[in-house]
Amino acid sequence: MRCGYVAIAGRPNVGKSTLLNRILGQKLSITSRRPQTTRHRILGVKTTADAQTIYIDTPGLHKKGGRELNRFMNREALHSLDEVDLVLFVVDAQAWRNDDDWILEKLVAAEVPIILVLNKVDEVKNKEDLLPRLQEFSAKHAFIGLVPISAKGGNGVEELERVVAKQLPEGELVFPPEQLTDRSERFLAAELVREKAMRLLGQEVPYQLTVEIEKFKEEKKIVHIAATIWVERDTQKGIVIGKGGELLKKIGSQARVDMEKLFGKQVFLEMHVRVKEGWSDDARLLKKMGYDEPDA
Ligand SMILES: Nc1nc2c(ncn2[C@@H]2O[C@H](COP(=O)(O)OP(=O)(O)OP(=O)(O)O)[C@@H](O)[C@H]2O)c(=O)[nH]1
Ligand SMILES: [Mg+2]
Repeated sequence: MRCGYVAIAGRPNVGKSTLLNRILGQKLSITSRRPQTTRHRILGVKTTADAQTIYIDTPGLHKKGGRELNRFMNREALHSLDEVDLVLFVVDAQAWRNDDDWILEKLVAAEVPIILVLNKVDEVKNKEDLLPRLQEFSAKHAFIGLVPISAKGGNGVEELERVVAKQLPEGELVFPPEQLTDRSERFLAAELVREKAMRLLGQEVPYQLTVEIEKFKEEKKIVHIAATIWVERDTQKGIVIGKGGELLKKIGSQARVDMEKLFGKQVFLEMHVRVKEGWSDDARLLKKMGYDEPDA
């Protein structure tokens, strides 16, 4: 038996969470076309007949953004490197950016073997561009592997899993084979509400909201959930609610559909919007709202 921890790291928006979901064959980590969607590290466990791979999806590493929330996200991502056997460094196949150099430095400093994953190859228009790009990227570091993929379409992902499996140390299972994650249903419910809010809201509002689950009451056939979307300002509250409550209703109904799929039960979802000024730049408030570091 082989068993090991594998971090998925890289810039925001390169497709890390999409990749995790693709590997698991199930939606676990939330995704959106906006950068900085993932805020916490999220474990996704894949168990096969001869191996257990414990993937850790991480927030996109980013230099800019001076709020405490941004610092928390970067710490979450960097802490994940301390405990893994391998890192999947995900980059956008279309171009290597300055921030990729900065991230690579951090990964090298963590002294973990790195597999370079070139994602979104489906977006590379001229296929003959791919080979020179592979060469250019591979010159950046002595990566132990280099795999072009499309996390969205699935191309190359099985090959990537084979490359990963070869690197796992021998060992017994850490999690029972049927376990998918270490995160609670409460946490996953909050994330699904946040995903819909991020997808349906424009501009800066998605970055100034967080979701708290006030109630999670499970009965035989139905789960009663009450979620609060916290925003920074009164004007944002109006935006989240929308004209005649339309937007909040949409966020709620889309989140409920995903929750029912994930929990395999009917969900009754109650939604509220409240204001807590300055929550995203206040270490104490962040902690209260679930942004705490287990091993910090
Ligand atoms: N065309 C294409 N789009 C992709 C692919 N993989 C991911 N995407 C899209 O890229 C966007 C970002 O995907 P995420 O998985 O949320 O990216 P992430 O790296 O987890 O982003 P953060 O959590 O913000 O760090 C989404 O709109 C995805 O649908 C791919 O292989 N091809
Ligand atoms: Mg993500």
